[in-house]
Amino acid sequence: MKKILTYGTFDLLHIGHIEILRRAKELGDYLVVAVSTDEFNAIKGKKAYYSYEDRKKILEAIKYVDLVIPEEKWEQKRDDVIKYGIDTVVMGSDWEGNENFECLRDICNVVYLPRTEGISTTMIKNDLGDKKLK
Ligand code: C2G
Repeated sequence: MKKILTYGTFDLLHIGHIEILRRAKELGDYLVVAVSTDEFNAIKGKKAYYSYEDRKKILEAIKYVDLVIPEEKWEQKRDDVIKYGIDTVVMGSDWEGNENFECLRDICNVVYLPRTEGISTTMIKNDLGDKKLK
């Protein structure tokens, strides 16, 4: 069984998230998603609209996803790869070359997939907050 792992906040779920999860699953048989806790998001300088618990439940409802685990710190990735027997870590291209992932290449494959253009959680928040849309 080929196991895939990906990380993210996955707030205000949108097609870009679905597309990375769909393509990540295509690379194997079992997809583990490590979703950032609210505390880790604070470290990343992000504040999600949905709580960790809600983002976890939403991800668990997606047919491509087999297991959702918490992402609590940058340093857990190596342990995650070993603990879950991961073959490939997949991230969107905005993470290409990032040391948090490049450092895993001695124990698993690391694949960056093109981001889905024209959508992001930040864009959604900005557009919904834009008075002109009301
Ligand atoms: N993504 C994408 N296309 C978009 C938006 C996001 O492919 N239009 C991908 C990102 O590249 C990432 C995943 O969807 O691989 C989740 O994106 P975010 O929820 O924004 O996650 P991020 O804040 O990048 O957190 O340790 C890694 C971090 O937890 C990643």
